[in-house]
Amino acid sequence: RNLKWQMECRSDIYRLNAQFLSIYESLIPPEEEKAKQKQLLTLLEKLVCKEWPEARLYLYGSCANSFGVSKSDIDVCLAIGDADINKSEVLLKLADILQSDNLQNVQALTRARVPIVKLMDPVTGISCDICINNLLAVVNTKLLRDYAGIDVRLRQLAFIVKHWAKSRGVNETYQGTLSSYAYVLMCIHFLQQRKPAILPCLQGMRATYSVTVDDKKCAFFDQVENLCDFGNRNRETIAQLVWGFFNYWAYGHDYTSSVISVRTGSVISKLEKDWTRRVGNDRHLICIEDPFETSHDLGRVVDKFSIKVLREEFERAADIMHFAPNPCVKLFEPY
Ligand code: 3AT
Ligand code: MG
Repeated sequence: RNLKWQMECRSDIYRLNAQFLSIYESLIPPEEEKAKQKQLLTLLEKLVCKEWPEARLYLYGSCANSFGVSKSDIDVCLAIGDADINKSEVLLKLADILQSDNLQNVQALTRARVPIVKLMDPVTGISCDICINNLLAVVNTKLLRDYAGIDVRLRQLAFIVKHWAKSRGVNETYQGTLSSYAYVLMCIHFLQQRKPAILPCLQGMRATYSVTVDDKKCAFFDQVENLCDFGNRNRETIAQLVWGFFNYWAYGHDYTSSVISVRTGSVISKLEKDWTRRVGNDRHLICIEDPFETSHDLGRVVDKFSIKVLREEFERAADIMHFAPNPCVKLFEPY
């Protein structure tokens, strides 16, 4: 089917590919952005260490998982060894410290699902969220970054998909659509499923990295520099993969009974997870298993209205990839 598409439906495949690659390249953050992030992190470390000498700061999320586009905010985790601390107290104290060092818009959100302090650094112009002891996010950030080191097509695909999701308004968890983290997992899973596979299943291989966080063992193969020819047998290009990705989520995925699982590198059944009915607010209308918190469905934010929006957007994108004369423009048109 892929070949047919390439040969018959889209004689402009080479042009299309070049266009997707240039969109990808335009989204990559320039080196000086990385330097500014480092500069801000160093300042924060200095301030935090005065109050909590044992504490450490970690970058997580898109500024550290290699799926960050230009001008993203940065996510920082303050790791304080002591598990019994009162997070609200620490956040309020932290907000105090930051405020008195001329950082701007400092705000402690102690009641959020993940409590954070927000701030803006006037020197670098970077906005930043700091959370406390959220080490699972630091570990899942490493997993994503390691996957990105195996085959460049993952980063290309995920940048295009994230850019599409933001343009089309379907990257808003508070409106019932999916987080960037969920989209990246969907991309990893999709590339694990290609035949031949473009990505392996790192959690299914001999563990070379292993940590226990909140009683959960997180273990996977992380010597990815040894895997850089893994995907070579598959010659699919970015345009084909973008098409395949949207086609899968529009017409291939079984929303009634399937769960996608990066942890196992396969599709598993809702029955096996006991995700067949609504429990509380979790409706399981599109199921994406978190690789470490396996009882956690990243699709749980999706409700009966937003699932319609999402599926219509996947279909729109697949149809554009198939028929539109200029997919690289049409795909990203604001909604
Ligand atoms: P943006 O570029 O900011 O859109 P991001 O990769 O920073 O993308 P998010 O802002 O969605 O992604 O999330 C920041 C990080 O927090 C990513 C991941 O390490 C962690 N995270 C987000 N949502 C979840 C979740 N539901 N479960 C576990 N970890 C999560
Ligand atoms: Mg972020």
